[in-house]
Amino acid sequence: MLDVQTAAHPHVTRREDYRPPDWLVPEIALDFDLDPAATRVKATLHVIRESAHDEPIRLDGGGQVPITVMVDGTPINDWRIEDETLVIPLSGSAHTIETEVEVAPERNTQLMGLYASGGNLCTQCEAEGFRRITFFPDRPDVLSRYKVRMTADKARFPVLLANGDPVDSGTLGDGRHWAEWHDPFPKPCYLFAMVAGDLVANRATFVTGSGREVALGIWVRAGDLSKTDHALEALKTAMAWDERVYGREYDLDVFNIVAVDDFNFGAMENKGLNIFNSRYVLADPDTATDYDFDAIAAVVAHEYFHNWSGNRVTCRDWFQLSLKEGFTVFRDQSFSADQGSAAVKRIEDVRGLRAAQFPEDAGPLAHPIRPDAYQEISNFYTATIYNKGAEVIRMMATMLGPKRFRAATDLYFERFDGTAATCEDFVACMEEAGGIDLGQFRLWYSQAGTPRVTASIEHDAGSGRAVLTLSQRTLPTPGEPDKAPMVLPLRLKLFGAETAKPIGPEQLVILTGAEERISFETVTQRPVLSINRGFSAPVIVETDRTAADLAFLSAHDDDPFARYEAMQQLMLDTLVAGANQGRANHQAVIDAIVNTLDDPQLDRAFVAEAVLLPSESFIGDQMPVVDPEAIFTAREALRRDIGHALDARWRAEYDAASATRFEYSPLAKGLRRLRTVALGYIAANGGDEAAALAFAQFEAADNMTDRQGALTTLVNGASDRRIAALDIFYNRYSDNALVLDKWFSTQALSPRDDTLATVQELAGHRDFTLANPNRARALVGAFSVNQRAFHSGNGAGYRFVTDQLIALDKLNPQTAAKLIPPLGRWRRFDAARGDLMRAELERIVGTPGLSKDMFEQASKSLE
Ligand code: 0A1
Ligand code: ZN
Repeated sequence: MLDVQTAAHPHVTRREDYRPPDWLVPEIALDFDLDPAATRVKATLHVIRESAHDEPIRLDGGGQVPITVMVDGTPINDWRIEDETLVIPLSGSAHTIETEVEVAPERNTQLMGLYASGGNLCTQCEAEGFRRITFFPDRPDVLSRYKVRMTADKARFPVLLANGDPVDSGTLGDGRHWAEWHDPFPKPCYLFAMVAGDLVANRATFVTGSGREVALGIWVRAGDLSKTDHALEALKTAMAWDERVYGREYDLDVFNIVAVDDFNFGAMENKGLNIFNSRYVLADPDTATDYDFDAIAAVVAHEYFHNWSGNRVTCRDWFQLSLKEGFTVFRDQSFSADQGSAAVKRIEDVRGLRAAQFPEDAGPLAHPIRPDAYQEISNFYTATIYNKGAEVIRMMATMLGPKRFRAATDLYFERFDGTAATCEDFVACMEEAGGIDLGQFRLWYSQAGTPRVTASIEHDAGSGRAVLTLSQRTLPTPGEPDKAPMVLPLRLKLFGAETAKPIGPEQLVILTGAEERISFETVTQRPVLSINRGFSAPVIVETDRTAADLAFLSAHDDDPFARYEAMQQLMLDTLVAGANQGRANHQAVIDAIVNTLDDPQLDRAFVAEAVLLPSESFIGDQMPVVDPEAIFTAREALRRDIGHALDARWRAEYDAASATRFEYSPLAKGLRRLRTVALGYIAANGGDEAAALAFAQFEAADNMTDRQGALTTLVNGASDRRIAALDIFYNRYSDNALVLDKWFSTQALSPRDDTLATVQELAGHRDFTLANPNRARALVGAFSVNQRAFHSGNGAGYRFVTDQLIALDKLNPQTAAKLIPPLGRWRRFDAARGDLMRAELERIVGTPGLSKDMFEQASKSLE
């Protein structure tokens, strides 16, 4: 039967339906005759029947029609196409299948499969892009050895790269040339890659622990070569780190990274040939912020680490995506923590989790880290799979301790090397080498939602006994009305309210029941509870701690994360009170900030994080009904008071941080961060004179961190100097796409009253295009997370974003669908806003020709 997929009857893939493949493809040879308008792809597949069955072989396609199909060297006619799948009846147990197709990379706006970017040709195959290049069983449990031959015009495409090692190349008479690459490691087709382009490389050699030389290359346009040193250094550092920390060595003679400007995600871990969004490669102090530098190192490390956690051991099916992604994010987070301040890194990661994953887990698109069903797999590259997945690995690492965790990962890599594994395989290794029972812990893989932990402590001064009561509950999520108690590893410690010293050592309490009590003896003074230290479990903690307790912890806790957390909680309580009641007492927050600024033990990067107010959307997450205007007003009032009360302090911090010349070091980064935070507070309180200070910083800056920090301060403020600054910035960087993205996003994120009008105008700017995902995200994506502007009362913000997404869907469904979630939060807002948001989601669902990517996201958001 023809499996017709329509929006009303979406095809759903279910985890429980997994069956091993009927046919395997141990070998494949690909021959590309490259041309942007018409590329010919010949594929030769050696296929073998996997077991006793009569099934034909089914090769996934992406809408192409085969020009020829041959079996064992003979053209055949009894093939058929069923819903884009090429079905070929086969009689024996082993055959050779040859197909030829033609594809048009320059017309590929989805950026999946083989496409053109900036005049070069490149590929993106994860999750299901390979089928758009050639007919193949496009599933991660079919592993093949690849031989790739590419032929192309030599002047236009002088560089030809593919996975594995280069084996041969040559020139043809007609101005064309060819190259052949072989990859000795069997891999699933989602890891296939090739690049043809006019590129130059920043090269280096890395010698592995066992003495093998690896040729490294970062490939970019000639003009970008000077911006590749940082990525190359990060790569070498990551290679050494993975040997030291996980005992994992690189396995090929070549490791290449190619930067492309048009890319749907951050980067891709193709075997030996990573392809990167250029924003995660290119950096120099003049064009990239400290944040960009850090993100580049993290993404380079992430993709490199995938060589083991993803490539050598891959996923059996896409429901296991978190097996490679959660683990690899955990690995890249640990790597970054080792490069600078681990505390600041943890704060940043938790902030990211709370900004993206907690709302996802509380909304209509909530899913467990190992989902049960999907319509479009691209929609499951989510903060839940990646970031909550990393937290789940982290909890196991915490419970096992470093030694046993390493033994468990060694076991996992050894046992499953060269195979396509499952999340269950990973957990079983943790259990076996860790010597613990993870039976109940497995719920983290199957149950969605963020657990809420309530903690309260009762103290009897007479007997010296303190009893801590912990309870947990998880709210229902779509399709999961009843939740079971989870395993929650909570690092906790008590502090004496009088001595400000710890009462006993830190404990790792593993909460498994709905409610548990823990007793502490000989507690002679009132204890203050420090809980979920280091954010040991990805939960929401509710305590009855007073503002005084939080202020106390923000000054005395010896776990930097807990200290930050106490400060954040104090700020949140104050801001929620302000939003609810129209005013709040700001003094406790101001005092806590002074204490933090005064503490000589704290590094400046930590101080900058600690004194920063929670985002508007995180404040909204604490309220039963989000009131964007009230939140904005309360936050501005607190910002102004902090600026006013501590004006002299901020100026002193600002001046103290100003003396340094640019250097990319943890110390210098911390000073720059605090300087911009201080500038923000000075501006919150000041008028024209503060704007002049920001403008002076903008003009004098010798690096993008200071320049963009000043620009943001101006663009968020009332002074007309912002217009001059925006013009200068634009003219200076008009030929640099990545910096222009900042120019767009800085304006889209402004809390000013006129942001919607600005953004509407920018959508018509000559440099705006939906065809480039970075640019689309810089304007539309940034605007839709600007809580105040996006939710401005009359719904014009929703309409603008919806218009853009409908237009974008026609070009690039994956990137469009990723921008749906802000509209899907309609239940969190008042009825008037909720109705307006729902109406836009309905408009999306009703759009003729809508992609299944968008249909899944929008229709689920309406449920
Ligand atoms: N595996 C990559 C993420 C990625 C997924 C899909 C893509 O297709 C457009 C691209 C990249 C990673 O985790 O980095
Ligand atoms: Zn990844």
